[in-house]
Amino acid sequence: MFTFDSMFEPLSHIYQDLLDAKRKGEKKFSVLIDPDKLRLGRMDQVLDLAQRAKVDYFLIGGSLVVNDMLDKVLTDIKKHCDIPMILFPGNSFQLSYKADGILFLSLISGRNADLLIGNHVISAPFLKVSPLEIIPTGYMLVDGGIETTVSYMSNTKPIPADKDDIALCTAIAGELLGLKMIYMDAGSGAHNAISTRMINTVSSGINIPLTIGGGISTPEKAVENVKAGADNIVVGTAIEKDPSLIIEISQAIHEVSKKSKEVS
Ligand code: 1GP
Repeated sequence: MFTFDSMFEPLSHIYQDLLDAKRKGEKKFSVLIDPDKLRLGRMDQVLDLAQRAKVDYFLIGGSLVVNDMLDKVLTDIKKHCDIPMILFPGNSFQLSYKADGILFLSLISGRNADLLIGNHVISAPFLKVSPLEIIPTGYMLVDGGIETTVSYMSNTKPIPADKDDIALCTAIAGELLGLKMIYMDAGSGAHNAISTRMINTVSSGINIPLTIGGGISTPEKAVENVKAGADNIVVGTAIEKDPSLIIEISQAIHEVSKKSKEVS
């Protein structure tokens, strides 16, 4: 019989950091890098800005990433800065030991068995012996006004944008199943970001960290979302178009953390 003894203790403490931040009312900002979409000429600029802006995490992934680009992007980031790199895999091939952690995603808004458990079985032997910090995450797609790549690729329907009760019950179910974080996503390039009402409803019903992404393109929207209860904001498309937004959005999110500290 095969044995899969874990060889490494994960070096990073990303999840503990998220929990500590949640307890203190500090908000986190993650920049999504899709290795296929980011023009490599822009990579250095994005990394410089992210470092200056004290971005908390890089999420690395996309729905259609090819592996050699993934390793190259991770190596480039590591050379440049020490912002933790978290894999956000679109499928079970997007795995690399070069990252610090991985969102072990279960697509709990959908009813596609492969994305609830099937792909996890395939990647389990790799992850069990990997040095990656594994963050079991309930991933919930919410309708963002257009069919997104992830909705098409996953063959699942997103939660309707106005069905806050479905979102809430799905998130609670994820928490009760033992998932450690909820990631509500309107999908990359969504026309409509998730409503603050839905964020507020979901964040009030769970105790685990809540990550929000999809269609966020301004500092104002990011601030609305963290004030509504998001613990971690993910931005990708807007930054690919205009990397200077990294500074503005990061400052705005971290400012909310400072203010909530002053109040407490
Ligand atoms: C997508 O939540 C992320 O999975 C980020 O979305 O690219 O629209 O910022 P955007």
